[in-house]
Amino acid sequence: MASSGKAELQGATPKAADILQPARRQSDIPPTVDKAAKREKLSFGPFTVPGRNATIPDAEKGMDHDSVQFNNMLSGFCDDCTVLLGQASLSFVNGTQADPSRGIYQHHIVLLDMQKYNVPFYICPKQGTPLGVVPQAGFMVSGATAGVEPNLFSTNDPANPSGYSIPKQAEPRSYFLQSEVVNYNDAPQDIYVTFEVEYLPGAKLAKYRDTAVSLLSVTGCGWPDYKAVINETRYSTSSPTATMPKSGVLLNAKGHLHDGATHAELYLNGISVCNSQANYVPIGKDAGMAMGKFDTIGNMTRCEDQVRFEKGQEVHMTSFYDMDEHPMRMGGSGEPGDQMGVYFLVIAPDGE
Ligand SMILES: [Cu+2]
Repeated sequence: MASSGKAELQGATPKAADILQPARRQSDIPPTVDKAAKREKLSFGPFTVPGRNATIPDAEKGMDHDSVQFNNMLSGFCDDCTVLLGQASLSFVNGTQADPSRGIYQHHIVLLDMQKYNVPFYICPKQGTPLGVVPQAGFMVSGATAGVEPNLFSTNDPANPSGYSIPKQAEPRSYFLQSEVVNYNDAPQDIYVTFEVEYLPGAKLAKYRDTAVSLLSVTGCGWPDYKAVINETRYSTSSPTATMPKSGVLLNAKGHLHDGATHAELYLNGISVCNSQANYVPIGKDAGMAMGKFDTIGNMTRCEDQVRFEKGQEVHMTSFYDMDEHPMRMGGSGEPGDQMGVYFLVIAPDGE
């Protein structure tokens, strides 16, 4: 990612004047987690993604050399509420999902909450970077998949409920968006970054465990993208061991890998607690894309067995790549794309 986005992710204060409100709000969506919940879809933008041959200024480029990134503060989400499910995605202005079959590759959408720090966004050993140290929690996080992949904050257990709590406050909370998008179409495309949110009224902290998304990466406290080693077709990478900063419950876990990967394994005190598999789908058939048809990761399996952990216990992860089985994703100009080995962890820490 470009340095400007990195600096902001690491805690620089964005300007209040830049706060975007949703351009569209669809409020009549049936809930899927809890019948009593409200569900709405907020669309921000539209943002213009340049055509594939356009020259993208360095300041707007992401880590993926064909991508453009959008960094904005967003507001307009529910206030005094408990979010049960959040789903970040992309759409064209006509409402159609913007996905790889139509030439749009969503590298990632990360929505960070700088006012929540129940668990850090980065869980990593201290390695001299600000990651994992500055107050940030992951609200909605999505990446590198053709399908949609909701962040589930609910335990689905009425006796032991949980959710992403947003307390009532004088100023509606705003969130930092960092999104990176690749357009394989010749023509520029106008897209919305969309967030579908299912929530209950009230920040139900008395009964509900508060949750957020954390990230564990094979790069530890380093930036999670890294460049593929082209002459190595099968390899695995393990993260440094990180210490859980609090006790609590891991509600669910899902790997995030790039094309070429097969699966990611998550370990608590050396014992495997999740094996998240990459499922591939063919793409490109609907877009007449210049780079032709290829397979990409359509989704990653999510582990939903809840795992109890204690403060001080150690977590680490290993990602597995096999480029004989699945070719790495290439950029439109023929260079290899970047790779990642990450887990998105939905964590509900114990109360104080
Ligand atoms: Cu990624």
